[in-house]
Amino acid sequence: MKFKEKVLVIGSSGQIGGELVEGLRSIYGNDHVIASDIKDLSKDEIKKIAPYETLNVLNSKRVFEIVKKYEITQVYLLAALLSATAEKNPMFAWDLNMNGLFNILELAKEGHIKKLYWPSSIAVFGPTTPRQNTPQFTIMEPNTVYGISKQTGERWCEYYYNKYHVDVRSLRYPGLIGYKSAPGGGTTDYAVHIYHEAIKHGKYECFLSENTSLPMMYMPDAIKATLDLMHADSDKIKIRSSYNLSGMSFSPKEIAQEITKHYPDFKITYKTDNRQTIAESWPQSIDDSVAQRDWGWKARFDLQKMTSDMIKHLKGSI
Ligand code: AKB
Repeated sequence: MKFKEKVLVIGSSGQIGGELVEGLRSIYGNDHVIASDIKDLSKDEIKKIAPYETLNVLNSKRVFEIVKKYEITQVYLLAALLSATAEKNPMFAWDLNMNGLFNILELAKEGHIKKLYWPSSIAVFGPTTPRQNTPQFTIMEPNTVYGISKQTGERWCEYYYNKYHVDVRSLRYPGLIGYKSAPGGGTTDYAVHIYHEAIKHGKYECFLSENTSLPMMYMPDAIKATLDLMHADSDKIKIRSSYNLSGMSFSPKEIAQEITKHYPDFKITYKTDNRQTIAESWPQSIDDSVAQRDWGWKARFDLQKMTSDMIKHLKGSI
């Protein structure tokens, strides 16, 4: 049954995209998972990731052509501008994050695809949200462009499910940390850069202050959560806006202390910028008991386990 599926990943060159394509191909087979991104890749790069299509999600005609060409049944829509980049270009962020989603929701509504995954984020919460153990249902007054677009997107996903029975599923990702690809334009990016800098230079200047605690997740957990959610029986998915998802929470000081266990001479310094304000508007920890109850979610990595694994993989390669 699963092998009849044809999957399109839009935004495959991003932080999650590459790993998700890998995970999906191990389930459905290489030729059943089409990678796509706005990036024009070189011939060699395409060879490595083929089948690959250059695709701008805002070009609805081309999206439709690709869906028909490969007889796509499921779309994972990852193309978006993240929190820090979105603040620099609010109108484009709104256009990409909203109209990209509408293009795929409409395809699903018209019956051209059967299922859609669209990531939301902890950015849907804002300064008036309870910051500790933030519940699934709570005050949501995001004050970043990215957060506003994600919260609006959640409302539209739920609307398309209720009104048109579109099988759309979503997770509110915390900051994601992985060794295979670089993050791009987020507030939580420091938690990836810090490992690279610790290994290369033994020091790191952090753009968040030392006690700024944020929800985070190791990439293998994020990929597993995404695939588990998409493979759960439809009647188990009670939330069609987006599920809270929790891995771990830590501050720059705490991750630095963990790195020091591997590199005793590692030094962290702090020079905050506008990303500090964004971080202060977000929760510090997330209650994901609804995801646990509905489709059996449980994270496997904590800060200690993630740090050992990150360093093990990065050590030889940078
Ligand atoms: C960001 O920092 O913008 C993202 C996110 C939490 O959604 N990593």
